[in-house]
Amino acid sequence: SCKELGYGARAGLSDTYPLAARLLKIMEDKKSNLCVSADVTRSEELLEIAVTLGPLICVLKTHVDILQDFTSDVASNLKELATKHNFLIFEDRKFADIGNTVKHQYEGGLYRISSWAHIINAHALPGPGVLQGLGAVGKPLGHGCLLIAQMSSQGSLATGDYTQAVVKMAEDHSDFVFGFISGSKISDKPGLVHMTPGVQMQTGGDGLGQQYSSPEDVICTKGSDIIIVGRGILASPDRLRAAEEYRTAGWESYLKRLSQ
Ligand code: 6AU
Repeated sequence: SCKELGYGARAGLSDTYPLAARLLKIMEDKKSNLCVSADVTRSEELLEIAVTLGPLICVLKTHVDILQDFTSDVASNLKELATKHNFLIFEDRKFADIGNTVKHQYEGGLYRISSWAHIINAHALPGPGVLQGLGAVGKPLGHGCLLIAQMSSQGSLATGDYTQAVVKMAEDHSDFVFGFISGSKISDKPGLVHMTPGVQMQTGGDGLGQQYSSPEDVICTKGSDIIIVGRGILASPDRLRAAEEYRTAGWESYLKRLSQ
């Protein structure tokens, strides 16, 4: 069997989208395939997470619309911290409308997402128009989009033929889409990055449909690239220590996969 390429080697491939290359390089340099999902409602706490956990992560994921006190200063502070600690910012907006609407939602409104987020995600449900709208804003800025191909929630409809159609849409739009939200590796293209939510050391659920898998299962068995961890870290009394545990678990699972 072919030896699998590591994150660093994938970053160096000529057809890897520049933002994906930057992300894969960060992962290799920081020995981190951990994305922290900073799902908090106060900006001060969001920035505190970026300050404390910034050195341990490759990506900081936000839900900017759950903040009760967002201002444009929060976005500029976040951007500075991303540069200082070398991570990318991923606004988990899950765009899912016609091209013209998502273009405005991405660029404008109160949040002006395209001015500070390197990464966004979108549902493929509307068809390629959603990517035309988002790409019109994001491509000139060098940003990238993840397509949601599978979901971690119980009873998700994003399975089977739908998932396969999303893979095809991603591969057909490699000038803006650089990967997936998925539970496992679903494309063999080494330039595409797979990010998986629903990760905790303790498997189980949250009572609202979320379902958890372990870092080892996600990275080593399922072949995904990045673990997305929210409450597994946020609910810990020592977030720094918890994040370091997840970083180590994610990285060791990656090394184990490479050695197989
Ligand atoms: O670790 P948790 O359960 O506290 O948080 C998981 C995070 C949340 C969700 O909005 C998000 O991951 N998420 C997504 C994403 C990232 O697109 C997709 C999905 O299928 N499941 C999921 O939990 O911020």
